[in-house]
Amino acid sequence: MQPEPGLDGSALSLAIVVARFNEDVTSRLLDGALEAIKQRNVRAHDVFSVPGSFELPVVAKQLAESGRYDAVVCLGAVIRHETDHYLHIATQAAAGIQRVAIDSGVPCIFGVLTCDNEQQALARAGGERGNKGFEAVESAIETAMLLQSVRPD
Ligand code: DLZ
Repeated sequence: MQPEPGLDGSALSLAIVVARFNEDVTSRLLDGALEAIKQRNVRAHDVFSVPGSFELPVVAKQLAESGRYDAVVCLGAVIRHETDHYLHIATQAAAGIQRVAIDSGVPCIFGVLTCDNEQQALARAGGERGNKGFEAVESAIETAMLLQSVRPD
């Protein structure tokens, strides 16, 4: 995914919510997100931690409704296990995060990896497939700026 040229977050305040489950992966997503915040000059940010990806939507909702943030970036890693438990977590996290975004009008970015194994996840958390945490922050900036530009005064 190519970012918008000249993407600038200097007018924005972001909330990052990161799941601790599969922390080897999610800590790298967070590193990527913080790097993007630095590179794109985001004015302010806070980081919040939740147990797993299933908890991302409820915390995103409170943060989105707080009026303190221009966007909420949700980070997690859902990895296939022996049962289909992971499927419920991934589906509910995706649906919940999207619902919060639409209901609140605050962009809530789905930076949750859904992978067959840890190798695939690590490849997308700073490995050969890039860092989806970094990309999630760029998506947050682009979407928040777009909404600001079309918002009635
Ligand atoms: C329980 C669970 C399982 C099996 N797998 C994952 C996962 O791959 N990724 C993830 O972020 N969280 C997982 N969890 C934890 C749930 O998200 C949640 O924290 C618990 O079910 C408690 O609600």
